[in-house]
Amino acid sequence: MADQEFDAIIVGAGFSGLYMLHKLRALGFSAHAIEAGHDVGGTWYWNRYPGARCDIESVEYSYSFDKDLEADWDWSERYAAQPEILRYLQHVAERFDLRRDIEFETRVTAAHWQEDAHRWLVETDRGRSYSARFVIAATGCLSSFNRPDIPGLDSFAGEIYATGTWPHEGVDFTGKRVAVIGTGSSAIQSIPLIAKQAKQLTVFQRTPNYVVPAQNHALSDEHWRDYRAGYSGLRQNARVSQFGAALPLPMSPKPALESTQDELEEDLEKRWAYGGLPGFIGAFPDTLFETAAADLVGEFVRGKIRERVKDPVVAELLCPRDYPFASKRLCVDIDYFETYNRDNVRLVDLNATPIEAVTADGVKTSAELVEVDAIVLATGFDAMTGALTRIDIRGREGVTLKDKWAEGTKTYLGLMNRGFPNLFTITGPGSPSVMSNMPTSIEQHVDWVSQAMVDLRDRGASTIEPLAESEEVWTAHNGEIADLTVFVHANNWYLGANIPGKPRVFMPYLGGVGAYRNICDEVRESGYSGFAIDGQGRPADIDFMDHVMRLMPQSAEAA
Ligand code: FAD
Ligand code: N01
Repeated sequence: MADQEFDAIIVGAGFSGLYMLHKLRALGFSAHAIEAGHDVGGTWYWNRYPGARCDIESVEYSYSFDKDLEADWDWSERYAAQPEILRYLQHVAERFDLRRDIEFETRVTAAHWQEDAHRWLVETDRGRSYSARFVIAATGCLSSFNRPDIPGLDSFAGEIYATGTWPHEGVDFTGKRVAVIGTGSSAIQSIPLIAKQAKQLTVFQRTPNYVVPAQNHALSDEHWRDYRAGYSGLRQNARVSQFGAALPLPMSPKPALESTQDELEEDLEKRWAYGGLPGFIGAFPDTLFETAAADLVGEFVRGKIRERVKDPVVAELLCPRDYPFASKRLCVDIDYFETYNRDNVRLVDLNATPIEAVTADGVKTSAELVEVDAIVLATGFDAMTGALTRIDIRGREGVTLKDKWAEGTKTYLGLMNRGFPNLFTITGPGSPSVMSNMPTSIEQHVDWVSQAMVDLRDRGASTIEPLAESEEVWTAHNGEIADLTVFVHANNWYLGANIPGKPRVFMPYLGGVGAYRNICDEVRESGYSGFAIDGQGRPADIDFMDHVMRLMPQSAEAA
């Protein structure tokens, strides 16, 4: 027997969970959200490391669903820092009175489908349980921290910090010898600030990253006048775009491979001066599809690293070479490379001298023991699936989601799983998710899911779930697009390559945010083709690739 019944249980209170709760309440559903943290914010509640900030411009990395909210909130910087984004999400919770329906400091441990009742039984680590018709997993793509399995880590006598679960009170590294393990986005943001405080900083690098400058700046009244004048157009462009953000600089009309060196450099210098990730991801029509084209941009970025880092040996170690530009998540920096010019900063190349263990005194590589007082783990996440598979989710016949995904994720539209009726995943694997400006994708998912729930209610229906065939077709379509791109030529977390033993399947959907939105809309308009409603359904007769090709750069066709 459950302690309480709701129409919907929402797991998580970040960007996704907050909007989901607001939306369901407005539509007359009883909804209860459960959040492991003490407060709202998700990513921005947990990732409080120095330098944490978004790398999509804040005017776009924010909700668009409420015009008054949009009008009332002025971001102070082009890329807001973590405290400001957290304040924004707290403001959203207050403005829409969301906290009264959120249970904090509570982790959902299990969700079991009850076939007789057509309901989910949801259990928590506080011993309370809930019965709900729908479960919405708003658990986050990057919320399950990856603690590396380094021998001896627990024996370290100093302090260990993880970027993904940073102490709320902050950390003072003054006078300390600090090790940072990892050189992904979190490390690239935190290293410059840790270096300014620490007595000595040693960075342990396994794979160097492609990094472009943020060119962050304060937003003046003049900026705001411009944004306000064009805000709705900006949002609309984002919704139909490839990556969920309006491109600040248009894509070059010429493929990189057909451009002269001068044309290439002139274009890339413009993007460099403007800064930010979208301008580089969408620089040329062929760079995401042709390794040789990506290498042209890669060489430009390597040139910039050589200009920024004084010691040529260190500069070469910081130059990524073994994978195409942007095929691991492109990083955005503020003073990252210049930090290696400081006397108190040292880079250790783990390819030459791998970490063997952590001892009580520090980090031991095959060459030396680096004695430190504190270790910062900037080692990433069990992305996209980790937060879901850590919950004991059991669908029909007791099958667990973890077992279902044992050979790789398989979903329909990244929204639902066969055998798991009425369980929706916000930005689940198989949706654009991390391949997009996430609030754009989150809003689209929340709107679609809540509409599906309304449609079920209007029909008097009790369950929705994908047909097995739909998952096969959608997963194959996902793979087909990913295989056209450079993303499959890197060991990235999109493929699960950062987690030992994780099946190598490209998880986010690369067909583009605009095309994906059109596909989801057509699915609904066609009466939820590909889904079974109360056990009745028909295969999706939608040409997914046609949607993609209508919006993709021409070079995808060539690839
Ligand atoms: P989250 O914000 O991750 O929230 C999920 C919540 O679910 C968490 O609070 C977690 O505690 C809770 N939860 C999970 N499992 C359970 C459970 N079993 N029981 C109870 N609660 C649970 N994206 C961009 O588009 N642009 C950016 O610039 C950007 N910057 C980022 C910077 C950092 C440092 C990181 C880590 C990610 C960034 N992202 C960015 C991705 C970011 O995760 C998303 O943009 C967005 O915040 C996700 O919101 P969410 O609500 O879906 O998930
Ligand atoms: O994690 P990562 P992250 N020994 O996985 C290394 C978003 N985000 O937290 O590449 C030694 O990128 C690992 O090495 P390798 C964004 O989507 C955005 O930095 O696997 N090293 C890598 O260098 C991002 O992509 C922002 O060889 C080990 C690093 O740790 C995502 O979150 C800021 C190791 C992990 O990098 C994740 O970023 C922060 C080991 N055992 C995050 N294990 C913005 O700027 C791992 N590594 C908006």
